[in-house]
Amino acid sequence: PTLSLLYHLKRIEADPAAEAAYSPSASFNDKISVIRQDITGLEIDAIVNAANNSLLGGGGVDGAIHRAAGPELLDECETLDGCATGDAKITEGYELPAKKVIHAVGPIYWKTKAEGRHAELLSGCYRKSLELCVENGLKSIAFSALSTGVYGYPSGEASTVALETVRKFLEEGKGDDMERIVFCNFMQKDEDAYFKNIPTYFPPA
Ligand code: AR6
Repeated sequence: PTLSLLYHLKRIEADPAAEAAYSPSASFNDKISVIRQDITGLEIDAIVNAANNSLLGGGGVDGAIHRAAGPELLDECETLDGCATGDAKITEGYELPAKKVIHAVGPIYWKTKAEGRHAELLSGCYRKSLELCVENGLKSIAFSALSTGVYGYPSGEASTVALETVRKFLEEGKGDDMERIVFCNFMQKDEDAYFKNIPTYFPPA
């Protein structure tokens, strides 16, 4: 599976009930894709892993990425000294078709919601990942649905945080060199959440 399989916002109808919080922008919309597939198969500059503070692997998408990348990925992760929640670090992609892996540590929903920090921490993951792309000259990125698995972040809320963070990054002119930003879902519920919320943040132009 390559980028040719992506489908684009042009095919998404506006939801008349959704409030137009952001003005339509064809150039922003052209950068955004929503797909549903195994992220380890994507031929792209960077994929974003839903990692934990140790960066030493785990289950879910983290396990799938480490299996597909091969043992050298763990070797490099061992040199990184972990990662804070809401932050991200970059490695090579090794045996993956993706050039780089960005390891983002999303918040555990129930724990961080109690402190009112859940959205800010999740947003930090998306922003830092985009910044790493810009710093490293990477033009395409695919995000897994960070925190929506074992970390328990509800899909709808998580998708609005992701979409808003990406939209703001583009509004700030920081993503001008980015050519493609992909939301790569695995579960139907996560893809549904994106299709429901996209027209608010990326209305049809
Ligand atoms: N490709 C794309 N998305 C996937 C794949 C895949 N191959 N496999 C699962 N997902 P999770 P979290 C989706 O639980 O909630 C790990 O043990 C999945 O459907 O992987 O951030 C880490 O080491 C869900 O939507 O990550 C941490 O300890 C999304 O990936 C902890 O889990 C994220 O689900 C992180 O929890």
